[in-house]
Amino acid sequence: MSESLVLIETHGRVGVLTLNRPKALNALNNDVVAEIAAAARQFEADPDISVIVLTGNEKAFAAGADIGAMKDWGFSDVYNNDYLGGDWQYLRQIRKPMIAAVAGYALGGGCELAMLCDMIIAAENARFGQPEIKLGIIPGYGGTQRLPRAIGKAKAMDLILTARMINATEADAMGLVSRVVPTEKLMEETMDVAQTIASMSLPSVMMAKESINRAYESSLAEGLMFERRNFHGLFATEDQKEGMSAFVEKRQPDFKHK
Ligand code: DAK
Repeated sequence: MSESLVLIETHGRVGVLTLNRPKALNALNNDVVAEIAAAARQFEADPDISVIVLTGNEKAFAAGADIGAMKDWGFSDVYNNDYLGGDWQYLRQIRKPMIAAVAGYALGGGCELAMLCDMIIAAENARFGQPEIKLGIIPGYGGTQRLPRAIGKAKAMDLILTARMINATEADAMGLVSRVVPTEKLMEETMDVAQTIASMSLPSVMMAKESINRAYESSLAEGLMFERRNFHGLFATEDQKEGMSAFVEKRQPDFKHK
């Protein structure tokens, strides 16, 4: 049997997915993305999981879509078959927070996969870039849309038009990543962040994610209304009663994720 392209683990309420195509620097193909989506689907449905962490290895998070697989394709191959399409769309719809823990290369589709997550935690050796232009294509999984939203038009134009790679410090300064951590501590620090989020009430975590994402999809007035409705809705949860009672009683809350 061939080895899984994505390794699956759980640590408490955190599900960890590790891309496992090290010889190809975790290059993405239909099978890899299908395995990520299938595992994410399981975590999304599992009431005992609150947070999903996606990572690679020390050399590469993912160096992009598999160039060898794509090189001879024509328009109808990518369009008719919706190459990497359906599963990628599914990942965008996941309601639980996803954290990308990035060491090494996150290029092309790899950078887009990291940006599709809700937070990027970067190891000091991380390298980000959208080098598709050197291959005669452009980013196709959200790079031209998410990168300017993350770092602004000027920087996004620079990276996408010149194919320049940036290091973790630059990515941090540009606002692409949430934190930069020592490379050897990437998973330890990421798991700390993930466990912290997982210790919160899941409905409020999911509504916070949903509300923040709304900021990118709506006007300010609509976004504020969306936030207000979610805020009101959380007063219907047991966890809101527990969280506020615990504060008043000077104890830790015992959330039931309801
Ligand atoms: N695809 C396939 N194989 C790759 C790969 C990739 N993207 N990146 C690396 N590899 C393979 C190399 O071919 C090599 O394999 P062997 O020769 O050992 O068999 C192995 O990984 C190690 O790579 P290197 O020998 O090149 O390692 P170096 O340390 O020297 O260089 C590097 C590392 C990351 C700088 C270099 O490998 C590199 O430039 N890689 C390509 C990066 C890149 O151009 N990425 C963008 C790919 S295009 C779509 C939407 C989106 C996309 C596609 C479709 N649709 C809507 C349909 C996305 C497109 C992309 O991501």
